[in-house]
Amino acid sequence: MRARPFSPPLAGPGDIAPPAAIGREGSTPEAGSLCMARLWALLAAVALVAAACGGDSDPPAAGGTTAPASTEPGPTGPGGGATVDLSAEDTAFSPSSLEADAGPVTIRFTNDDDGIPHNLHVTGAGVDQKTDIRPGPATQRLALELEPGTYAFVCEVHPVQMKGELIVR
Ligand SMILES: [Cu+2]
Repeated sequence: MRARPFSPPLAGPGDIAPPAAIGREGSTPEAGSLCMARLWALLAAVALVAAACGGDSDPPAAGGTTAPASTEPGPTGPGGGATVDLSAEDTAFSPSSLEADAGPVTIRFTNDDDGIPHNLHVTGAGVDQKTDIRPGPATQRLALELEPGTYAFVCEVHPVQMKGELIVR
């Protein structure tokens, strides 16, 4: 009973024993691995070229689409619309008249008056939005969705001295 399981393995080594067979088996994988190494090197080179081409072409394409998109001189805001700058200095808005294209518009409101509180309150055409009242120096953003028309803006702390209009085309 025990001899039977062992007999085939014992017979096996006898078959594999010829050194010629081992030599052939050993040499073939070596040649194969050399070929594989060259193939991998080629593949790696191709991958590198592909990655380099992809990396070069992508950023200019993205920059190309964003740069001409804005017709306004201001940079695009987080909402995708134009950003318009407005500042408060010496208890006055500068400029006192703003223009923007209809759609999403972000007003970047900078209070340059040290220690003097101001805010920006925009009203008109269904819009009634304002920033917090904060002493300068402070910069706040007011994101608006604007339809064509004329809007009024004011500082609620200084409604007489600080007011202006926003024209949306
Ligand atoms: Cu004010």
